[in-house]
Amino acid sequence: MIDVHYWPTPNGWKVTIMLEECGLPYQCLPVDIGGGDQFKAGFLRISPNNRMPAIVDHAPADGGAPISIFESGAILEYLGDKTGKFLPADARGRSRVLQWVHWQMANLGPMMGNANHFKNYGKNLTDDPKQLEYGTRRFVGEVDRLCGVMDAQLGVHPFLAGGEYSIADIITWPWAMLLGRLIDPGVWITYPNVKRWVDEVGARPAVEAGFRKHREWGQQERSAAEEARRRELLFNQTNEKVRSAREAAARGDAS
Ligand SMILES: N[C@@H](CCC(=O)N[C@@H](CS)C(=O)NCC(=O)O)C(=O)O
Repeated sequence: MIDVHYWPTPNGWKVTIMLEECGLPYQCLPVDIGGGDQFKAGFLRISPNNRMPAIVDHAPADGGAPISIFESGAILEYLGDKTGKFLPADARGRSRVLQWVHWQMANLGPMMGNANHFKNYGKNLTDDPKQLEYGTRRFVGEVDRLCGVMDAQLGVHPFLAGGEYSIADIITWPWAMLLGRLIDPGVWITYPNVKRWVDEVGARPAVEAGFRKHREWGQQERSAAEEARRRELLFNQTNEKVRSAREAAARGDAS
């Protein structure tokens, strides 16, 4: 059994989609990131960067103690190796897939996250729209460039890493499918190859199942006070604020 420390967000869907694709038994344990679960000592021991997703594999291939992993790219690589699915074993095929996995982790994910922050969340975080202009231009511009990179690749290959569906597609789809909603509704016209691939990957039953996993967790109503606390928790993090939780994790405190 694999425990998935999870909340229904693009980075969480990567893992549930992969597990559905592989047919591995798993259970999701909620990490309510708006409620502060990512700072609990038990979670920080698994995921020291206070971010979900993370997994604990209670039945690793070597038969030894459970293995815990944070960072979605590392998780998908581990699951690909464990199952022999969606990640070729040979050096040539493996590097072809992993370069796109790292491309997503270092580029599309962070740039879309920042573009979304400045373009959509920012207006609730400052009264001065001028503060948002440069960040919006910078990150939306980068997302546009990255869409061009994806579109060129998908114009000559059916999937991101070439001819076969792989963890590169699984890790990129949850962010790419949100491009129209979060960044620019015109993106699908500008980048038709990305649109073709988003639709094809989204039609896979395992992708649909992983994407829907515990959607209800993210849909609770919040009072104005809860919303203000959520913003403070998510968008005002410093080393100082996280330190006491980290120290509790290091001491092995319960919770
Ligand atoms: N690079 C990390 C990013 C994970 C990440 O940013 N997770 C967000 C939710 S999508 C989170 O846990 N946020 C909690 C916080 O900001 O405190 C990964 O891919 O696993």
